[in-house]
Amino acid sequence: MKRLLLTGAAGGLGSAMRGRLKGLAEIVRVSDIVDLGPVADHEEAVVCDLGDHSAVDRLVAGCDGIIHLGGISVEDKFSKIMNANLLGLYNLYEAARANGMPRILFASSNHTIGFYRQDEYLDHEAPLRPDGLYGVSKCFGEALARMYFEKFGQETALVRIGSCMEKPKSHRMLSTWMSYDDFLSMIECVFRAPRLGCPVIWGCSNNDTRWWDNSHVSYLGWHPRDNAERFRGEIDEAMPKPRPDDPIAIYQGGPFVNDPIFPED
Ligand code: NAI
Ligand code: 15L
Repeated sequence: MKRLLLTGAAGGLGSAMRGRLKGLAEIVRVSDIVDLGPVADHEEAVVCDLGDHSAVDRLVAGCDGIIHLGGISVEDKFSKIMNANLLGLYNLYEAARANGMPRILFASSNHTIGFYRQDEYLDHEAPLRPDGLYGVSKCFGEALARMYFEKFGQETALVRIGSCMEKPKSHRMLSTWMSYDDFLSMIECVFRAPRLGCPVIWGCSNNDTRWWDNSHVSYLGWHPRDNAERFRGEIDEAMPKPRPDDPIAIYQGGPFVNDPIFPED
């Protein structure tokens, strides 16, 4: 690729992945609503609110691929979710349609299905069961992407990320964790595949206790190599195991199932 766009580049995952994308494109256009810090030689930085239609159009122009991490990433007031995750998604897809339909990797979330139980093993056809307004916004994003694929042929990887961070932080994350290395190898597969389509991809490493089946995307050749199991001892030492009747231990969405609907001011 000549130019790859990374939204949400100032966030937790964006900051971790930013430097690792160097080999994927000549230029990585990093964007966020907040300051992007020091800009490397292979980068160009654009501060942009995803809710601003014409700014997003300018942001996408000239890009051959998009990794869309930007947005509200936890439960929040609906007005905040609406701007970044609903209007922002619409703006991004309209900009892509107007600018040659670059392939998109959309950071969806396990919170689209958070109300499944942890003893259930899901494939990509499991009906959505979001665990909050944040999860609902990711369901919207997946549906929007699907519509742009059916109507216009816009390709998107709908990556239902589990917990992508340096290492798992709870017993639940021994199932949901995805390492940065595995995310990077997924990104490479998504952008190198001759044909992508619009598949759901479960974003977790090769964890012994994972809950999700990715066999429908074997054509992408993604083989996650890490396994959260090596952190089990560390987690057992750091915290007590949640009680089996605690919703955190029952539902795949973990603590998100307990979040309230946050009131507007
Ligand atoms: P984060 O909250 O650290 O980063 C999100 C970034 O989006 C922030 O830098 C924020 O400033 C930016 N942003 C928010 N509103 C914006 C707006 N209106 N316009 C432009 N930028 C805006 O979240 P994190 O952990 O880095 O996650 C990245 C993406 O991956 C999010 O979309 C999140 O929903 C998704 N995800 C992450 C998971 C994880 O384990 N890190 C798990 C599942 C999904
Ligand atoms: C998410 O969707 C969140 O963005 C992230 O902060 C994590 O909490 C993750 O899910 C998770 O479920 O662990």
